[in-house]
Amino acid sequence: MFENLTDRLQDIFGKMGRKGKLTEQDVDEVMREVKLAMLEADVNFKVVKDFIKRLKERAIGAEVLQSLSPAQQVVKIVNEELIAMLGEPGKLDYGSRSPAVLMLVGLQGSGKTTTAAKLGLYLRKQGLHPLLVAADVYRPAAVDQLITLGKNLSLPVYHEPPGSNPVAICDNAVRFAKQNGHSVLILDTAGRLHINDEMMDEVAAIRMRVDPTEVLLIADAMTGQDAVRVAEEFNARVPLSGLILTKVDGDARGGAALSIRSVTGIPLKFLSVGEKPDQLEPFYPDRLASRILGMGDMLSLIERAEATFDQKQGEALERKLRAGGFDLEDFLQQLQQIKKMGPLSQILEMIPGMRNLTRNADMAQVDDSQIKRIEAIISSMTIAERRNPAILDASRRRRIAKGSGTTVQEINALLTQFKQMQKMMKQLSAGRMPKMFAGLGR
Ligand SMILES: Nc1nc2c(ncn2[C@@H]2O[C@H](COP(=O)(O)OP(=O)(O)OP(=O)(O)O)[C@@H](O)[C@H]2O)c(=O)[nH]1
Ligand SMILES: [Mg+2]
Repeated sequence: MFENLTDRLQDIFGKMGRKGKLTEQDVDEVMREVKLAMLEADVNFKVVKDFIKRLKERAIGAEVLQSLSPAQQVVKIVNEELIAMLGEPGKLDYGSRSPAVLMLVGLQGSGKTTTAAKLGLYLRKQGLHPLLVAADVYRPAAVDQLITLGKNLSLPVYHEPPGSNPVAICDNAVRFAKQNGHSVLILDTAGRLHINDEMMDEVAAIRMRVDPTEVLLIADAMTGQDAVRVAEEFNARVPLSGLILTKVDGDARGGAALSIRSVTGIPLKFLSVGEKPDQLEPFYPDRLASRILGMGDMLSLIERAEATFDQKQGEALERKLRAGGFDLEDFLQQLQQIKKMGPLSQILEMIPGMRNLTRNADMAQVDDSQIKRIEAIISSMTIAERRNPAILDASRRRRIAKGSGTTVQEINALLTQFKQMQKMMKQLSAGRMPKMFAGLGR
């Protein structure tokens, strides 16, 4: 859903990153492009306006422009403001009463019934004993749908014969839950095509009777800004405690997900990202923000790299890379720095696109024990050999294998990898080398 926006933002930030120092005009230009990208992603225009205003205030500060890595600072600010815009992490309120009652409301087809089942599964994994309640009595198929979902997931479903009154069903379900040790109820209510008095009256009546701890609007993200409008209208008539956005896996532009919290003030609690029962994710603004910015855990990686790497050493390396003079000696130094950052697999995971790069460079299997072996190999070389691997003939390779407790094959493999790496780095350093990549010494 956020792919287009992510691509756009990555383009914008990529361009900015290649500039090095930024002027106020540069930042202005970047903000203009971010604004367009957000609008194109269908984010509410007022939300975009406020967002850009806050970004500008922060990004044009001297602190950013004069910092060593202004582009990264700008990305960091965008990330922080995006998180602020998305609101707080979604937490369910179970209240102090048992059973807690979660009431799901929403328009027809928004995903209430499937979400009820997903939520039941989620809550059971949290160690709770949920009871699903079939309060949509208008279509017999609606009750059957919930029963079937419940059966498949071994979740108990409370239901009554066709024609029962939904308010009474919910009331009876609470009593049933108390008697049977269910700690939480999930009410699947009936949807309507449009918001109308009939639906609102029913929702209000159930709410009055069972006093739910949460009234959650299930909103279809595929409907774009309509979802935002529906949330506003619902909330005006029955106060909502939270939102669950469904069909976030669809190809809508994502603007609803981004603006709904800012426009309505109602917190997002879960995102439903598919039809399968386990495709319900608690809402974490920081995770969504970094997904949108397409940076994996880029920021924490930048922080870690900054904490570990010696700035001067990094700059010296960058110069070397650009001059094409990166040798095995530098490689060894970089490996030692990388080791300080933590397990290699973890570091690679955090770099978006890194897995592809490493695959291309045939180093997918580099793990920590291999780092140790590579270290041993390079340590067994003379300085001259490290500076100029071309002089490593067969007899030198045999000597090094013996010295490092490895094999000639391993040394051959390392040298091949190193050559590929050099080639890759030349390509990378043709553009401006981001500082952190210089530090990583790929
Ligand atoms: N791709 C995708 N499909 C979903 C998601 N959530 C629900 N659906 C599908 O949307 C359709 C409607 O879901 P329901 O749960 O029946 O919706 P409802 O709100 O209960 O509908 P009514 O009871 O008719 O008001 C079903 O085909 C679901 O499988 C989701 O997150 N992703
Ligand atoms: Mg339903």
